Amino acid sequence: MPDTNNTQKKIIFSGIQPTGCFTLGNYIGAVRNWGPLQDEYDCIYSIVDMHALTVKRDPVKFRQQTLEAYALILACGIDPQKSVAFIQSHNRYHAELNWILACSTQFGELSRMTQFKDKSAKHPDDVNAGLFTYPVLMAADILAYNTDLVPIGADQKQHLELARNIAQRFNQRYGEFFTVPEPYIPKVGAKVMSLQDPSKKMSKSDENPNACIFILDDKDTIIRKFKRAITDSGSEVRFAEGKDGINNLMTIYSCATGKSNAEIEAEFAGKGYGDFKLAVGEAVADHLAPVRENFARLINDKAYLKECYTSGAEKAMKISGKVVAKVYRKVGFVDAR
Ligand code: AQP
Repeated sequence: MPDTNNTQKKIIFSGIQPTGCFTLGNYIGAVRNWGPLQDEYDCIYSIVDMHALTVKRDPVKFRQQTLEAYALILACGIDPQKSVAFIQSHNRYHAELNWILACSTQFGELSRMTQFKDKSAKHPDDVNAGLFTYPVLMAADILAYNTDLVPIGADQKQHLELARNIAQRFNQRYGEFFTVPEPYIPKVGAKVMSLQDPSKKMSKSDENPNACIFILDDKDTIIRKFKRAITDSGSEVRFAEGKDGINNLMTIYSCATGKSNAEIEAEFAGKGYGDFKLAVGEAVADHLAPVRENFARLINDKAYLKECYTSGAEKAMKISGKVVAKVYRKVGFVDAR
């Protein structure tokens, strides 16, 4: 279990919102990288349900989605014995640290966050304060464990940069304390794009179900969605500027097969987009098959899931409780005991 005081290994923290089944973007950009990191690092992974509350949710469905998201990270290879795997709202220290860090965050810097601009435009009837301060809670998630590295997709880079600024500002004000975290962004697949509009990122909450591959989609559905993917009017499978649709499919195929762009171009030389889209669909479906099988088993074992997330929260609280206690002392709160 990670211990921020005497661990030799670097600490990794990452989270994912339980806002629906994970997309291929979430998987390639973030979650599939989490499992392989477990041997080299002390890893802490969270289902960040408090973040998901920034958009209105049906409580019954939300609870179910949170359990499914937890089962999904295990299905994707997180071993709850090796890593700390927990549900964010089970650890009150995230909310406590959030407040302290909010007092070291400027209104202007939060106003510049592109996710806030995008999401407030998407939900104009509910531009709540949580949506605005979302990046402060994300900073608290990360800094509560004195995290060294944060595996994320490229879309979260701006938020991570803010977390770094908040850590540095706190350290300047109260003396060196927080580790300033580094992003850990995959070289290929850092931003998987929508299949229906390759200028937009693939997103769980996209209203068009054909725009994203959900990692629990069955093989036929995956192939059908890839066949319908928007591409340009050409026919040559080649990675090139202005061919956003094909570039995106090549990136996805590369992630599913491990092949380079040159190998992919050679494989499909003289063949059209139709053959290529079918091959991408088959490769992705095969790549995701073990995740679907693991999930089907795990989601039916509620007792096991509960045992894992309860013990995960205990471990998370032990580590972050020590950090938050030191922060309270640093800012000058009177000791409670
Ligand atoms: N399209 C993407 N390509 C690569 N990485 C991605 N991530 C998200 N979309 C892509 C990465 O997935 C991790 C978890 O994301 P999240 O669920 O916390 O929030 P998000 O970035 O807002 O993801 P979505 O799918 O767009 O969710 P909704 O629709 O609910 O807002 C992060 O590391 C993210 O970088």
